[in-house]
Amino acid sequence: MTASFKGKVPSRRAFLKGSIAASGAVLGASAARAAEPDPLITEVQEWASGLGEGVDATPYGLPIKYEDDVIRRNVEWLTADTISSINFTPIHALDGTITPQGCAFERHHSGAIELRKEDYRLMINGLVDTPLVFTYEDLERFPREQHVYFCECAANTGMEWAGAQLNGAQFTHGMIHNMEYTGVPLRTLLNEAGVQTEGKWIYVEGADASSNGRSIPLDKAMDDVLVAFKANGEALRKEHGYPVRLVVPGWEGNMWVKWLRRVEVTTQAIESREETSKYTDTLEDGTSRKWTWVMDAKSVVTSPSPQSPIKHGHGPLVVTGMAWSGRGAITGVDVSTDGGMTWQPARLAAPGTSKALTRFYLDIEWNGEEMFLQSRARDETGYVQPTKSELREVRGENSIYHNNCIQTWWVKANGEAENVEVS
Ligand SMILES: Nc1nc2c(c(=O)[nH]1)N[C@H]1C(S)=C(S)[C@@H](COP(=O)(O)O)O[C@H]1N2
Ligand SMILES: [Mo]
Repeated sequence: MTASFKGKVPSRRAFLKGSIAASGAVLGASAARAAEPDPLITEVQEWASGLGEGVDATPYGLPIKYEDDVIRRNVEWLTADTISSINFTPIHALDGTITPQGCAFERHHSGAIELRKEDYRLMINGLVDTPLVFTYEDLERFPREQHVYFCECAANTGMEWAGAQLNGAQFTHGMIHNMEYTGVPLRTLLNEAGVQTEGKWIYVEGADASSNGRSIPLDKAMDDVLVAFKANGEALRKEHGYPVRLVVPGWEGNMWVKWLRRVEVTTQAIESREETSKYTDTLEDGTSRKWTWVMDAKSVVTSPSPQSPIKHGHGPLVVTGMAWSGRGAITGVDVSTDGGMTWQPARLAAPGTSKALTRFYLDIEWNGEEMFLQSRARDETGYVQPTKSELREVRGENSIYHNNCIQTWWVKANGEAENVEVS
């Protein structure tokens, strides 16, 4: 594409016309290169001089080696070790909305355990008519549902409260993944056990040493919570809770208990470590907010961004990113190239669906001018993603969790981008 624009930069309209008459545009490009014979076209290449690999060379396929930098990464100084730690999804290099399990962020409190299906047990006890224990096979016999949902750690973007800190969308916004889950509604299992009228909460815990116990109001448990055993069509990976995890749509990742082993029906919240000393937000006035389960609407431009600089010349530029809301569907995303002074509506790749990622694009003409790129999401409740200063007015700077502010990338004339703060 770059070469065809050499010398003469076509207008956006000319480019679009060109791509509608697709073959014409392609011929035009090769004509521009024709002065120098291109050995990639004129010479027989190595890959055409022999045979490729047979089927079964890789019984379970991996990404091609040329994409081996599209991986989860951690930030070493964030945690003391990798056992109680977190890594980040390479969102700067992905497109679409589904996160492959192999590069979806991991958050463990006591490491990722290996639990065989045969050894799996799920107990429902507490305020129920009949305490029950399910095996994996038992779960497979209940009617299943399938939904796409995002899972975002409440600490996502948490390092950015005081100012721009981490240089890359992977690190500022990569504690998120979005998968298609198959599972049984928790409601079905609770109804099987028979919740007693005093039962108002559930307490859920995992089989790992940390147990990661969390309380969830019964209303939510009976609404859209899933006991999931497949993600993106295949078994959950070990690191995402194999063989069974809880999916708590729209609510903070910490509640999505992995290696789910027990659901206790209780009269009130247990107030466990994970919901008191952790996952609580200190406010501007020094008090703390209790129960901040829902992940508010948020978005980020994934490219261009610090790890995904503009490498092509001037002319057409695809700006893309993702948006999500724990309160429902994304209804619109605006993009600014001037740090929030003016906004243009982005194009949603598909209409937003509830509590799932939405991909957006803005196709612009870029002629080397500096940009302060921002995106701003809106959800079906009418809520609009706030600026950092709007958020700080209420929340101060002592928070870690629930930072859903507008992100800014400073894109320079050479196409490189940097995390900066425009609040
Ligand atoms: N049993 C158990 N469940 C857990 C955790 C854990 O350490 N143990 N971590 C929680 C946290 S804090 C998050 S953000 C999500 C992360 O899910 P993932 O590792 O699949 O990305 O799992 C949650 N569920
Ligand atoms: Mo988390």
